[in-house]
Amino acid sequence: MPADPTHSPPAARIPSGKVPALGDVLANRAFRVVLIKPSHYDQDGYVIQWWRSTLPSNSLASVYGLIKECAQNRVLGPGVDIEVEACDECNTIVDVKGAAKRIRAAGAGMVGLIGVQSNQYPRALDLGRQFRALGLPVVMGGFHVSGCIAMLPNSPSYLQEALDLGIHLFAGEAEGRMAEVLRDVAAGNAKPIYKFLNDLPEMAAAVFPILPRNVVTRVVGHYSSFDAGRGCPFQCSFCTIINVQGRKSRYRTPDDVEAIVRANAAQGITKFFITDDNFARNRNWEPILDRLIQLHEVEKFRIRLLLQVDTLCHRIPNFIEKAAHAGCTAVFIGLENINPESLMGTKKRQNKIWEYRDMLLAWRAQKVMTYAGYILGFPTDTPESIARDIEIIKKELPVDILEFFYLTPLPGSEDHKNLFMRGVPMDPDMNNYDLEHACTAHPLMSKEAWTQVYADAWKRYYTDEHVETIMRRAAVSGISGRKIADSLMIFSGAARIEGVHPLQFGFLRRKLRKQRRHGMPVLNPLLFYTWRFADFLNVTSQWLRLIWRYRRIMARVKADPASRTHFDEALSPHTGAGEIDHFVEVFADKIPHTHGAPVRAPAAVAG
Ligand code: B12
Ligand code: SF4
Repeated sequence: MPADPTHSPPAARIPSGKVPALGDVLANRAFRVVLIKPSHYDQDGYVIQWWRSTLPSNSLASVYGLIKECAQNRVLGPGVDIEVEACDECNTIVDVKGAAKRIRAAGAGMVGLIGVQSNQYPRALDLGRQFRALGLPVVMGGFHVSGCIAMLPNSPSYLQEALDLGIHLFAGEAEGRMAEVLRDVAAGNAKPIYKFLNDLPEMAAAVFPILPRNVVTRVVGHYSSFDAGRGCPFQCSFCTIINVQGRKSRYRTPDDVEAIVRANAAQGITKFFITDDNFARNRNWEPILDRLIQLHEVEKFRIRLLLQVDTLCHRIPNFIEKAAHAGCTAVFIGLENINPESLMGTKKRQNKIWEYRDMLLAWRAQKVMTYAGYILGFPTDTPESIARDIEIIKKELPVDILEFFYLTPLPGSEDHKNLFMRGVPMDPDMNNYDLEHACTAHPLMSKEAWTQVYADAWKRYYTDEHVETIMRRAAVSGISGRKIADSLMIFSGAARIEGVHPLQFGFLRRKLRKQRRHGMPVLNPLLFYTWRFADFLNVTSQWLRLIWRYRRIMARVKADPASRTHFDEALSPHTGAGEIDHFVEVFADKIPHTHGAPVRAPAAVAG
């Protein structure tokens, strides 16, 4: 770490030799802020980017909103216009020279690397390196910086490369702090590290996330985003969120949420991903949903919502019903595992496996699609136990989409800190911390076995037979056939065909010859384009085959009158007190004696 954190290393200044005095040089000129949400690299070292991405970046929207507010308040002086542009590298090719030119044309400015996750840190460094070489100030924020600084002693060792390049780091949340950063950068004396981790801003009346329409329309379905709150009360050991955003629920007001909807609707955007990690624990969920219901059902805004919730949300009276009335059509649920031993091992005590089916059926009753996250690689997992558990889920749980992740010690999590402090080896390449790689050793599986388990999990869940069952369950529950077919296609194909997780998926992959990871060779054009052409044909033909197969399955389901009365074990509700699912019996001896846990009949305990 630099000795004096209040002084910029020389490289952080515009290397013209002259540090402009704020006010003098900026007077009557503009200050241009270029915001880039970096993507990350695939296994060949090419940036993962698409013609259209499938999910919006809320970090980008948050920071854009904050810079806009600074512009309105003319925080650099009455004569200085603050201009801002934003791009998400997942759906936009970053033109480094063009951006530098626009900053120079404005007279001054900076580049912001936004919401940088650990897996995006190497790509963010490569972008920062190019902008620094052109002499521009660069500031980087997001969970990698915040998580490392929050949890690790001497954390800047993880961040040293950025500091060596003269990139300024921002840890914590930027609401109420952005003006300070802009003023410092404009004056040429920005700090190497801004730390605001111990002082979390209130969210009531906080500036809200927003992006211009031309950025939002690069996301399929024109989804935008906002966070209605931050913080989660639970303590999962693999989670970084609680260590950065805290465990106390901080939330926006219904008035602010209404203002967000109206501001977006004014530019024709009414679909939102509400990015609260756990909206069910947002203590203001009810007034917020009531306001959204008013906008949706009374004022007829065509609102569509994606939410993230926990597995106990069905116990909150009216939560699921109100979410559906407000326009929720899909939820992401942190199911994580069905083995209580694994859940307890990571302090995910709130997941009660005997309630999973009731919870999933409650969403289904409201015609809301469920996406459940499932983590592979808990300490007691083996290839056999994982295979068994996926088969159980297919048969007994009415979940629509299952998505798989490696248990990963993400920088910023308790798991990472513990391994770091004990000196346990972890993958030094941050690009791999995307929950799609084994980043540390597993007690029972070799790296190869674990990798195979991950690949097999997608195949095992998305068999044509099970895809048909999911379509039949959707048909009988009144869930949109088109939506279910599209989601099944993406989630079954992204990892297997494109080699990327569905959460990073988009339409029409772009690979630029020259946008290769720093240190990897840029191939000669003949070699590159021959390889790329073959790669494109291979991937496209696999997608076409998948689409054709799923269309045929869907046509069969639609044509079959039995679909309208389809019933199976997963759809059967619990009828009497004490009735438990077969899989709960399988794990009965692992269920801790907590309040509400099923009482074990020793005879029922199976192996
Ligand atoms: C929405 C979301 C997504 C969205 C959109 C991405 C985005 N960042 O908006 C999608 C679905 C695409 C996504 C995907 C993934 N995500 Co995600 N995601 C989130 C989530 C839930 C919310 C992000 C958000 O909007 N936060 C609110 C904003 C306001 O906070 P913020 O991003 O920290 O930004 C603030 C400050 O950091 C600061 N700041 C940020 N940038 C800058 C820049 C400058 C210049 C300045 C001054 C300040 C500044 O100001 C902002 C306002 O206060 C977070 C968890 C969370 N609570 O943040 C996880 C999270 C960021 N995701 C995470 C991960 C791991 C992933 C995935 C890799 C894995 C996965 N499969 O889930 C994928 C793949 C990503 C990829 N490579 O494309 C991790 C990252 C942890 C880490 N150490 O890297 C998080 C923390 C969740 C977790 N599991 O712990 N994600
Ligand atoms: S429930 Fe989700 S957000 Fe809350 S601590 Fe667990 S992983 Fe983190």
